Amino acid sequence: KPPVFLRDYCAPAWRIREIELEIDLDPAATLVVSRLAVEQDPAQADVELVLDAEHLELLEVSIDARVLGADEYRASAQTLTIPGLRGRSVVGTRVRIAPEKNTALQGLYLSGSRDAGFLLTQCEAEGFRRITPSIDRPDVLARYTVTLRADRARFPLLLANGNADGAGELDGGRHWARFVDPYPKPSYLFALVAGNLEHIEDEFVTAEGRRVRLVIHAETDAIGHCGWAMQCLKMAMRWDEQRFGRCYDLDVFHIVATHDFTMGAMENKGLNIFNAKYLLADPEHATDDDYRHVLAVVGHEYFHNWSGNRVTCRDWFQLSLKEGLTVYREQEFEADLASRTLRRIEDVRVLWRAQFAEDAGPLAHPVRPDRYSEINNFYTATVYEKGAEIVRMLGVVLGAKGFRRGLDLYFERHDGSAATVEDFLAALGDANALDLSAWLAWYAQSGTPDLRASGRHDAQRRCYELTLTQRTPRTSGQPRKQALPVPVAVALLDADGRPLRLHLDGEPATAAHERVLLLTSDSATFRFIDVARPPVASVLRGYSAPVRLEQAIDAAALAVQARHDSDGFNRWFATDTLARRLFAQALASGEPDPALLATHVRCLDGALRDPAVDPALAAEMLTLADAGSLADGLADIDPEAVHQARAQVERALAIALAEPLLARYHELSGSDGTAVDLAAQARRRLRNACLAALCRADPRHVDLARTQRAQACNLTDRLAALSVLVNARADGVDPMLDAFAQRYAGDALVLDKWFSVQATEADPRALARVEALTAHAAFRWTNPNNVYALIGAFTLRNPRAFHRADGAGYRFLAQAITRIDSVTPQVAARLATSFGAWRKYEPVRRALMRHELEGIAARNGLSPDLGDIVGRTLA
Ligand code: DPP
Ligand code: ZN
Repeated sequence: KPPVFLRDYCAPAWRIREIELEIDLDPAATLVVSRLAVEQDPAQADVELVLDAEHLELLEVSIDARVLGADEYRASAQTLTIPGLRGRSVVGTRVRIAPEKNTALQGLYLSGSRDAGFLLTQCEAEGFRRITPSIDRPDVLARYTVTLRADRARFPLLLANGNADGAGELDGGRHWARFVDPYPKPSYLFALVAGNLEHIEDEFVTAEGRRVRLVIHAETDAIGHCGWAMQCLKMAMRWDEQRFGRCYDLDVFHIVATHDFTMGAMENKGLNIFNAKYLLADPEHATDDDYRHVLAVVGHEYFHNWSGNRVTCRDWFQLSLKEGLTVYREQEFEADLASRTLRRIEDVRVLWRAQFAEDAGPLAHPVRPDRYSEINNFYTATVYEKGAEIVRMLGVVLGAKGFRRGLDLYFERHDGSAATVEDFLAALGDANALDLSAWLAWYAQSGTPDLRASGRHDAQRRCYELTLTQRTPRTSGQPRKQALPVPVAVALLDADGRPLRLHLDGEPATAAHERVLLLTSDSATFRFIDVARPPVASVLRGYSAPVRLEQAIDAAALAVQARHDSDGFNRWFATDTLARRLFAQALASGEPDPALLATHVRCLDGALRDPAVDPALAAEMLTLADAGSLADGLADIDPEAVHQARAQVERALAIALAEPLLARYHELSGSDGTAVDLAAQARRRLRNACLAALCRADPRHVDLARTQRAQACNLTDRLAALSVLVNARADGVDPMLDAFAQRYAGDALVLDKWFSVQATEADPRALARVEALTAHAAFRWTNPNNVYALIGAFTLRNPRAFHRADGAGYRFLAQAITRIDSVTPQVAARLATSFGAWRKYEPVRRALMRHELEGIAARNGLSPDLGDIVGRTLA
């Protein structure tokens, strides 16, 4: 596919005011009749009407009800062109599609079996053109009226976006249902569902007094696991009213669960479609993490109703306008309802592991890319996570009230239309009488800035000077970089960790103990006065900017933060920094420095013994960064050496902490059962972190895992124990794995976790297991969840085995990608990003990865999705 450039954007020459669809559903042959009320932009009177149309069997084209002859239109593999049309008309088409053959899972497809499965759609980004010819771009917004017809016995449930507008019987056992969506929407938000599903129902009354029917639909075996999602939906609706003043706007809100989905979930207007993985939860079948993910994703898709649907994107370059903002809203939702510190730590871990890596490799791109050839490949950590970080920074700079004012203005100004990043910044700025245009650079510039922070205390003058310096390294395609606005939240702590009052030179004194310094140039020095003794600088609190922080700070000062910092995130950040220093020493000299180790042990010991520390935070402090994140910034990576150094630090810490770990493990045992409240989740998290550490310190502790596995009464504990046993290669682990698979036979989501546990065993022999599991009855190459759980977990979360020195991991991945590409190109393309960092590895592995990439590139019939990733990775 040729690239599309942001700079070439043109407003649409034709718009569609109304779309009427009549769809006769059948898995083998579905007929789609459409009537598009099109209208030409008078200023572009010479531009032909070109409709997007792919994978369609075109049966008929008409204009204002007159059927056209074959010479009156042109059809290609991608488009349907109607020359000579002017002004306003109603363009009609009739096409046939075959949902049951649609394994790409874009457009209309079948979930589940041919005889019993249900039909559903996925249109973002460009799937609508696989259903009917249309102008399939987000700045063309139309009102939809949709009539569905299908066999009643096979498809009793018929759903499309919007409010129901009639239903009835037809001859031959068929029935129909009509839906009207009063809100103009872009085609990517279109959805329909038809099948035999069960549902649960509830009601929500909005702050504006609208009674909204809430319905969650799922297959029979899953409907009993939808209760938590319903609670989450109601919490999300209330939260968006209270925090951002946003109310729901239709009389009904549907959510449908499917096991066959390439994404996490999709925010179609009034008809969200969810990957079952992010919707179903009950104590026997879901882990604590699943519960939180359901909360977050239900929130995310619901919040899109405003940030995405009511105000959408002008073009796909602006994707982060809705995704970055909605991820931010989702993060704040979970932070307000669950644990702010835990969510922040998890987000930062993901940012470091996925986004920093992306930004440092050949697939680096700005949050607002300036070109793409396949938009599906831009649903990335950069667009989502870094995009959310930019919104967060704006929130930090504007303050909660200012940010809310800005967002209100944004929604008010752009309601019902398609906006840009410039519009967003203008609204936030105008509402606060600020010029925020400098922030555009965050959207336009790729790469992770390095931020250096160094402090100097002057005892005589009783002042402390903090110097902040930024530099963004060059990235693929962007050699020159500019300084960005970087908000740095700072506190100064005394030796006991108490925050000092901050008095910035030249400003009036305040009572504040924390403030945000805004670095807008390459370097700046901030002078605090009335500082009697050298303070400990707690910098970048809450991780106030997505930068690599390099801090001139000694271990003693980090220990003060780790033990006392009032900012939970920075407390963890300090322990993470200490652990990274230990890792670097182990990697360089084969051994961590004993004094530094002792310091870190004291910090962790304190966190373990202190009942005032949230157990979830203590668990995070005990959990070392993964190997990929630890290798960030290294060149010529030897993954085996990284693994060994990491394992050495883990082991040394676990041995030194054996006593408090064991004490805490026992103290936390047994009490929580199937409770899923936050406190119970936090205790389980710490207990399982203790278990994993203990088993690393001493193989005798594996018996604890055996007991826990046998006695567990929730999936979190059962799975944690199993994972420890697999990683320890404990005697009898194979029968235990079998027993687990038997217990959960038929539960695809739990079996996916069972695949992942085996795929992530940090041992080169894991590859053989993974290869064997591809033949397991519960594994289907056509199912994205299966592929990500087994193959994705192996390549992304098992660097030691994936990067085996013999290249067998690479060969396996290349074969898997080729196989999947002919079925679900998007999934193949995503898997291929596992090769993204190939240039960072030592020469032998580098050559092996390159060989596999070139092998894939040389194949005939590569999908555009995969071709794009492989091409850019090798470039
Ligand atoms: N469904 C994806 C999301 O919500 C893309 N919009 O992020
Ligand atoms: Zn989203």
